[in-house]
Amino acid sequence: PTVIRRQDYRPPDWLVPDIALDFDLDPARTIVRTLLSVTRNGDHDRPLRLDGDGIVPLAVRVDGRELTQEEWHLEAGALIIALPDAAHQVETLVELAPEGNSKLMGLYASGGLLCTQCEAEGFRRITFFPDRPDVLSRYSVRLEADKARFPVLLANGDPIEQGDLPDGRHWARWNDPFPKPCYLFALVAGDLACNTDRFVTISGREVALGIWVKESDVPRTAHAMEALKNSMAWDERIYGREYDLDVFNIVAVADFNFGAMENKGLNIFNSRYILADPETATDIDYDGVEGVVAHEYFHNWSGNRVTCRDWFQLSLKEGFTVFRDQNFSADMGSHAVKRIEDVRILRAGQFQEDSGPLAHPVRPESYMEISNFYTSTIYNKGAELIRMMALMMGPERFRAGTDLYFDRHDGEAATCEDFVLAMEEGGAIDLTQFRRWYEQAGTPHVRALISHDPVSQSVELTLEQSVPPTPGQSDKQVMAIPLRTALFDSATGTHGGDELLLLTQAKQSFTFTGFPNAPVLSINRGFSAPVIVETNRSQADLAFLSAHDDDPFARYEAMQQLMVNVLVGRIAGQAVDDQAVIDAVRNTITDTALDPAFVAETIRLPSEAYLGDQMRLVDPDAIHAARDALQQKIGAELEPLWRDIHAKTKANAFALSPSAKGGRKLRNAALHYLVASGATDGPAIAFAQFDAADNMTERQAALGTLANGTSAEREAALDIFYNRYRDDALTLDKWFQTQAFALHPDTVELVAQLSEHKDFTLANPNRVRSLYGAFAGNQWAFHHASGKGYRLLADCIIALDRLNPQTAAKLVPPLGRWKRFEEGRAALMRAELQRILAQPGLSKDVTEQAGKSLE
Ligand code: HT7
Ligand code: ZN
Repeated sequence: PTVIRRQDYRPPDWLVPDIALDFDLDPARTIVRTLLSVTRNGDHDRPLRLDGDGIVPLAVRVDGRELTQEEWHLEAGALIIALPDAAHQVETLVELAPEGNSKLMGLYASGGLLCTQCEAEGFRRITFFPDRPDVLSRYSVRLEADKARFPVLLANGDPIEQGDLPDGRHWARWNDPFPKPCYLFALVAGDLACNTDRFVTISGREVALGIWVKESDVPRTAHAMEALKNSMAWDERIYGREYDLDVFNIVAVADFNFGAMENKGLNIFNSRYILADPETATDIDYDGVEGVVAHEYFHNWSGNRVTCRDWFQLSLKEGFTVFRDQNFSADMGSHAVKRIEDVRILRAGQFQEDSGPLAHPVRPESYMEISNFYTSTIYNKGAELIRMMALMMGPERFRAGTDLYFDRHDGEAATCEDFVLAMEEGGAIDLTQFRRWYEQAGTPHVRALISHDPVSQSVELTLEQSVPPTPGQSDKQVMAIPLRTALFDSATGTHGGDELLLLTQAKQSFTFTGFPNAPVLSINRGFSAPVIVETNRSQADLAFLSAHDDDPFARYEAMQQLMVNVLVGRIAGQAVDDQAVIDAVRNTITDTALDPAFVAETIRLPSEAYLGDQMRLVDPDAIHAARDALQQKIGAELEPLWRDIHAKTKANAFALSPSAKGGRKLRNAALHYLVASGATDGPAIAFAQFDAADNMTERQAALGTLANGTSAEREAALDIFYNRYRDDALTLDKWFQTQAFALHPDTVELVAQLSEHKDFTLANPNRVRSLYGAFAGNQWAFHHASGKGYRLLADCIIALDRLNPQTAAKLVPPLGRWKRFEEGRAALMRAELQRILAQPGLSKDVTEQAGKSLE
C-alpha cells in the first residue's frame, strides 16, 4: 500500500464551495445524486479528481450535459474529469447498498436505522468528492425515504422543509450554512424517538436540543442531555465559545467503530456513550457518557469551526478537544481523581504505544491508512502537550492564546503549527524548543537526584533527560519539560512552595537554599509532564509523601511507587519488606479527611500490565503471582478494616453525587481486598452485594471479584447476570468483558468458548471489543506461555478483517509487543503476525499494523 507523507502536502487543485446532495434512501438500494459547484484553485491545468471508494458513477454531467464514457475515467477509485474553465457544475449519480456495508464507514444500516460515518475517509464511499479536510463546502441535503420505516430524516445544519410524497414516501431538506469538510457530513434515517430540550446561549439565542434513540431507550438519555447542556455552558464560560446553529441533534446507534462522531449539528454516537441508567450503567459508564458528549460538543469549535488542514494535523483537533473534555469532567467532579484516572489511561495506552513498534509523533510524518492513526498518542499525549502549554502560560495567557487561535482560524483548515503560533503570540511565550513534543516520538525519561549540603543548608536537584529511540527516529533532541516540584521538610510535613522548573538541557541543576535538613523531593506534581521520572527516593520518603504530599496526584504516585518497588522485588524473587505498603494503605483508609474516591484510587495495586512496563522483559506469571500474594496479604492484614468500610459505605438509596460515587468506589475496593484476603465468607459477601445491589457499579464490581476466583458463587452470579441482561446488548457486553478480563486460570479457554456463544458476533464492534479487547488487555491470560492466547486473537483478527478492517486493525498492537517478552513467547507472537500477514486479500488497515508490528 502507498505511504502518504506530511511533506507532500499540496493545496487542493479544485475547491467545492457548494454541494447539493439528494438521497433516495433504501437499505438495499440507495441512489445518491450529487451536484458540486467546483472552482479551479490557482493557475494550473490539472483535471478534477473526485475521490471514490467502492462506487461507480451511473452518470456524470458537467454544466448539465451528460458526459460520454470517454470523457471521464476511474483511477484508483477516483473519478477524473478534465475541465476547461475556472468554474463548473459537476453532477454524479451513484447507487449504494447500505445493508451490505459491514465496514461501518460511509452509509450503513444499524438496528433498522440508516446512518453515516465519514471521518476520516468515509465520504468517498457515499459519493465522488475531494475527500480531504481542507476542501470546505456549504451543504444542502435532501433526504427521501419510506415514511413508515424511516419516519425521522436528519442531516447536518438546520431543517428547512419537509413533505409527503405518493406511495408512502416522504422527504426533508437540511441546510448547513457553515462551510465544512466532507468528513463532518452526516445523515440519519429511522424510526427514532427524541428526548428534546433547549439551551439559551450567552447571547440569548435559543437552541433546540434533541437526543434520538429507539423509543424504549428515551428514559436512559437524561444524563447525556444534562451533560450536553453543561458542556454548552462550560464552553461559553471557559473558552468564550457559543453554539452557532438553531438545532443540535445527537443520535445513538448500536454498531459503531468508535466512541462517537462530531458531525456538524448532528453528532452520531455509539449508544454506549449515550444510554445510562442505574440498573445497567456503572459510574464509569456515566462518566464516559458525560466526557464523550462533552468531547463531541467541544469539537464544534475545536475541529468544526476550525478544522484540520490534513490528517497529519489530527491532534490539532483531537488533542486539544481531549484536553478540553478532561478539564470539563474535572470541573464537574473531582480534579484530583480525574487527573489520576487520566494519567492511568495515558500510561496504560500511550506509554505502551510510545515504547513499541507503532510509536509515532503527535504530528506523524507518514501513514498508510489514516484510521490507524486515531491513537492514544494523537489523543492523550496530544492533550498532555496542550496541558503543558497551559501550565507554562497560566490561565489568562492560555485563554488569550486560544482566543487568538479561534478568531484567526475560524472557518479555516489549520495546522498544529498554527496553534503553536497563536499560543506564542496570544500567550506571550517562546515555544521554539517545546515544538519538539510534536515531532519526537517516545516517552522522555527524567532522572532526578537531590543532594543536600548541611553546611550551606542548600539542596541541589540534578535533572537528566533522555528520549529513547523509536522507529525512524534514532537520535533525539533535548526536550523542554515543565516539572512542578516541591521540597518537603519531613519534620513538619510541609514545603515552602511549589515551583515550576523548566528542564531545557540534557542535564541541568537547580539549587535551593534554606534547608538545614535534607528534604523529601516531590516532583512532576499533577503529572505536569508526560514523562517517566526516576528518583533515588527511599521507601521511607515515599511512605512520607503518601501520607503528607498536598498534591493529590503526587501523593497517589508516591503510594504507587511504594507498591511498585515491593512488587518488583517480589517478582525478582527477593525477600522484600512489604510492611511499608501495608502501613501506608492502613493510614490512607483510616484518614477520614480524605475523599473516598481518592482513597480508592490510591490503595489500588498497580495493574499487572503496569508492572510489566517496569520490567525489561515481562514475566506474566511471576507478576501475577507477586501481585496476587501482596493483594492477599493486604487483604488479610487489614481484614477488619475492609469489613468495616464495606459495611459503612453501603448507601440507603442510589445517587449520582460525587460523594455517592466515591462511596461506591471505596466499597468496591474494600470488597475486592476482603475477597482477596481469602476469608472464607468472601465469596458469599461478594455474592450478597451482587444480588442486593440497586446499581450496576456495585453489581459489576462484585461479579468481577467473583469472576477472578473459582467459587460456586462465580458460576451462579454469571448465570444470573446473563439471564437478567441477555436482551440488553450494552449490558451483555459487560458479561463478556468481565469474563475476558478475569484473573482466572482458564480464561483463555473461557474466551474461546465465549467466541462460539450464540450472543457473540463479529458484526458489532462493542461486542468484539468486550471479548477480544478485554482479553488482549488481560496480561496474564493473553500471554499464556503456550501461545494459545495469541492464536485466539489472531484468528479473530483474520476473520474480522473481512468484515470490518478498522476494528480488526485495532486488535493488532498487543501482538506487536513481542520484544518485551522472552524468546519463547516472542517467537509465538511473531508467528501469529506472520500468519495474519500471509492472508490473501488482507486489508490495508491490518497490513500496516501487522507489518509495522513485526519490525
Ligand atoms: N473524530 C471522531 C473520530 C471517529 C472515527 C475515526 C475513524 C473511524 C471511525 C470514527 N468514528 C469517529 C471521534 C472523536 O474523536 O471525537
Ligand atoms: Zn475527538
